[in-house]
Amino acid sequence: MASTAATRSLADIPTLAQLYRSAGHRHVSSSTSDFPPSAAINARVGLVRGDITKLRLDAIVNAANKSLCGGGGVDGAIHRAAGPDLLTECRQLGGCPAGEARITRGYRLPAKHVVHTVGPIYDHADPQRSERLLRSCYEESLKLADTSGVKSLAFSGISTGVYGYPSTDAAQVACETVRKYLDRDISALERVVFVTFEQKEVDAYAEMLP
Ligand code: AR6
Repeated sequence: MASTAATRSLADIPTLAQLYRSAGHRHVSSSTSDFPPSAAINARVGLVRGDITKLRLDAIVNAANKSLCGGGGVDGAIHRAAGPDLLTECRQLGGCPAGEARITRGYRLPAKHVVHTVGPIYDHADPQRSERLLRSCYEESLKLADTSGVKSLAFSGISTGVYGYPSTDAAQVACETVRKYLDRDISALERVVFVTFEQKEVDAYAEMLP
């Protein structure tokens, strides 16, 4: 049964600008970022630890599989919280290849929509291919959300669970792709939120964000 723990709306999710101002945030000066710090971007990017199914935003991004018919991890949590109508709509989409994205309604979720993207299963023999596909997941999700009128969007850590993508490498791809997209200036997206769930992800984002 879906938990009744409190939902969080945009006002309850700190932006990077707010986190950097607050004493509690461990700001690691990143030597891994090619991007200069930007106050404008820091006001449009949020970071929160918790359950993505509790976020009352325009859309949340699901780490799905090619069938789009649900599974474990965040995918299972989203389907459980959204209820059976989500699966009915997903079935009509006929699957989704890795690196692409599809959008559905959110049904019983607090979020209005779900963007489903299929991350790569991390391939230690070909990390470049895995990176290309993960980058594509973020880009395609951002574009699809943006063209669908979504103004606030939250990402789970695509591929960083059972698909085995190392969290720090994945956080770098996520941060770079979102930064490039928001820098383009054609985006109507007002807020992009990174949702961390486990400690390893919290550490990975703390290291990556400029
Ligand atoms: N809220 C936010 N993040 C979560 C939540 C949650 N409720 N639950 C898990 N995570 P995973 P993948 C984080 O395994 O690696 C599914 O079975 C988790 O800590 O859900 O892309 C699909 O059907 C991790 O960082 O997705 C596919 O078959 C991140 O979500 C396969 O798993 C992604 O972990 C996809 O694997």
